[in-house]
Amino acid sequence: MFSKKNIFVMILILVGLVFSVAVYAQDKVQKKYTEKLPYTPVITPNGSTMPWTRDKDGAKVFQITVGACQHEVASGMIINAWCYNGQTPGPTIEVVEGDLLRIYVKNELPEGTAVHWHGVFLPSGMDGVSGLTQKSIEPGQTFKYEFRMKQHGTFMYHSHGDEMVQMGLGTMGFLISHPKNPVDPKIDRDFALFLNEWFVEPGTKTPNPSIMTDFNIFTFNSRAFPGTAPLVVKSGERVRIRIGNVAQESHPIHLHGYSFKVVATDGGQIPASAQWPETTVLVAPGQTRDIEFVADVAGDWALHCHRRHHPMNAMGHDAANVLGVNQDDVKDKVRDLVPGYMAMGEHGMDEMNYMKMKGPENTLAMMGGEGQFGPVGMGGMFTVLMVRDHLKDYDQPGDYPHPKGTVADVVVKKATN
Ligand SMILES: [Cu+2]
Repeated sequence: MFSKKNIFVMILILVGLVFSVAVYAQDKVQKKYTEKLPYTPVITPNGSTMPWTRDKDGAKVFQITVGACQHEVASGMIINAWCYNGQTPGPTIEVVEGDLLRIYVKNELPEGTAVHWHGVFLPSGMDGVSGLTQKSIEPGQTFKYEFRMKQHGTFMYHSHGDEMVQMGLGTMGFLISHPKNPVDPKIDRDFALFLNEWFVEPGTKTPNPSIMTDFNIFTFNSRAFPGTAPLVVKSGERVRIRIGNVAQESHPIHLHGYSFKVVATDGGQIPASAQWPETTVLVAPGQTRDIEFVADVAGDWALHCHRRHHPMNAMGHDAANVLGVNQDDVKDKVRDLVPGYMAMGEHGMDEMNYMKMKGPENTLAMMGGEGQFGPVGMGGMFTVLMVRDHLKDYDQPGDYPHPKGTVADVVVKKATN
């Protein structure tokens, strides 16, 4: 029925077909791996996004090493921290709802640990609580976590074993899941800020994790102003700021110049009918809050914690209140006895500015940062939302060019009675 020649041609066609299908499939796989990201990537100011690879079964694979690192809080202050992949907060993990996650955690700490995926719906045995849901990851061991991401939103990962020490030294990071089907309105600039507070005895390098209430360093993404990167936005862009907190205190985060809506928590999206306008959002330990607004007014807008002590750096809380007391005679004498002694301000705290006083080694001035009009007089949990009408890129755009006549200025040079 078939000649030898026909059979040979058919075999050739069949081989060709199989080869084409294989090439097509490979192409598709390649395309999938190199596809353009189906979301606006999150920006972690002063931080980074965790790289990943794909396993053959399509799982997104992340590698985390937890261990000691040196971390710069701001220029002039480096601390001994415990970090994920050498950073605190750890690199932001970014996935899409529906992704299969395979996360390897290697422990290089001197004690056991586990990683909890905060807010994520997953099998109990993947929840990362030492002793309760898994064996502790002992020093030198590597564990594998694997779960499918069922939700979208802002979640966190952090130590769940000796939390006081491990989280107190910095083991925390964002786990952000983008919706599978894009949600309107589209976000143009998507930022993530982790809140934390620390106690570092002035003149030392290692945060004291046993401190319960009296902290002296307050940070966005483990950086204190003036070490915090600004959030740069072009006028008219829709902005989301994701704020996470696994620290000891709650922080009311306030944005100048705008009102925003809290659109989501780590529990899920908030229906539009349940959102109200705000200028400050309280983020308690164990919470995330996503805020959104359209940045339609150019300027330099402060973004900071509104607790009075939190936009401020290292201070001695035990000092006596000498506001209004002339200390000229005593402060040099005290400094002879206590090197680096910083007297509480006679006229307020502005004189503690880094311009005017040098503190102990490895200790930030209480306030720092230089604006176009002079010292900013802030520290700690403080950064700037820089909104500009024209931007070439998202690098620090420099001083805001205030339109003529829109800056408050002196009208009486000196009061006369
Ligand atoms: Cu605060």
